[in-house]
Amino acid sequence: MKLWIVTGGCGFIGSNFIRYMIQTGSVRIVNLDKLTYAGNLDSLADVSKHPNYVFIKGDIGDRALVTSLLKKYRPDGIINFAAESHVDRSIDRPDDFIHTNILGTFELLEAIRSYWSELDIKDNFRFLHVSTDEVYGSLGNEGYFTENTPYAPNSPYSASKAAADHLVRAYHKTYNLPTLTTKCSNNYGPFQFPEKLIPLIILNALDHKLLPIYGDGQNIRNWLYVLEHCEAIKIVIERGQLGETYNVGGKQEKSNLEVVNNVCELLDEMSPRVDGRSYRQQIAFVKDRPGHDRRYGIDYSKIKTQLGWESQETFESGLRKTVQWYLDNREWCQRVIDGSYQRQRHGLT
Ligand code: NAD
Ligand code: TDX
Repeated sequence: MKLWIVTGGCGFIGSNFIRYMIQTGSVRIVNLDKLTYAGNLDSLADVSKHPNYVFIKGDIGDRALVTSLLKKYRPDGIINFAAESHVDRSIDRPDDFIHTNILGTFELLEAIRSYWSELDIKDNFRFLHVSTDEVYGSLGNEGYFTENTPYAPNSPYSASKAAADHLVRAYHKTYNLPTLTTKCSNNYGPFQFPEKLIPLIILNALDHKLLPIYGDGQNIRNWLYVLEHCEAIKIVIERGQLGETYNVGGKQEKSNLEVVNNVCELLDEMSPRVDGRSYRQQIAFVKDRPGHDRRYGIDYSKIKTQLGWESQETFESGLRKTVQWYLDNREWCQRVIDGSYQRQRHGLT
């Protein structure tokens, strides 16, 4: 059976990916996660005792630790999800983004470079770096990001991801490291931290709080249900061509106002307010995000034609499943809201 090291596996996408892969029964997973505020052991409670799963608390920027894990587990692949991921936090305080997304990726690459150079049989090892369409910057009303679109990051977050992408590319070109990069659009689904738009709106609505929409609400994002991103990552690490980048995205572009209205409509149906009024009345237009990218639109024809992956989920069905998940998992939400999910990392619960 193959063994993969997954970094950042206690976050939103990483935890969904680990559950998805463990369920296939085809791979053993070692999850290396620093447990920042975004890392939540609750999100993997159901797989934590699985014989094919190991958790290691640690930093991708700790070269000695990563080297020791590589020597111990001799992985067939590494998937790097670990990152600081929230644009607003990067605007308030970019430091951690530079540290983890740039320096952390560099240390990880250096550890992998030494491991790989000493492997007798090199053909079976692959490193997949998970990146974002935000590195391409912002679009107007027309056009789409392709893999050849020039980099034009606009936030400290996207600039730090762009820097990491360049390092990964350089390690392939210079050292022939067997790398792959995916650039995905906005994910949504279960276990997303409620600082991101969709879970924030769901939980604020249920808590009778305002639903903040930045600027005029006409910024557009391309939305992909998280399990489809997981599926794409599995296909790329297994069958992608080394040194290549693959855009990954959904079929639906939505303005933020449309997204918030859609969430309100679903909640009105699935968990109506006691006064019978729509959750829409909680919407509040607030100050815009500085440097707010206007539109992301993704051309994913390369992964479709070369690897046969394409999104199947509609935004309507994916959003319904997501709202249902947050309604059904109030304890997970409550432990995030009151901070008790963080007690586990200190061994307190
Ligand atoms: P997240 O913030 O939910 O999770 C990040 C995880 O990484 C957390 O578990 C955190 O503890 C861990 N981590 C942070 N710094 C670390 C370090 N130095 N060492 C080890 N672990 C560390 O993020 P996410 O939304 O799951 O995103 C995962 C990856 O996918 C990121 O690289 C992000 O840039 C990328 N991405 C996200 C989206 C999206 O919509 N969420 C879209 C495209 C790409
Ligand atoms: O309260 C809010 N109100 C609002 O209008 C929040 C949190 C967001 N927004 C807007 C800003 C964006 O236009 O909604 C849109 C989505 O915002 P986020 O959920 O913060 O996502 P975004 O900035 O688009 O970035 C996300 O997708 C790409 C992830 O956080 C990144 O990690 C990923 O790379």
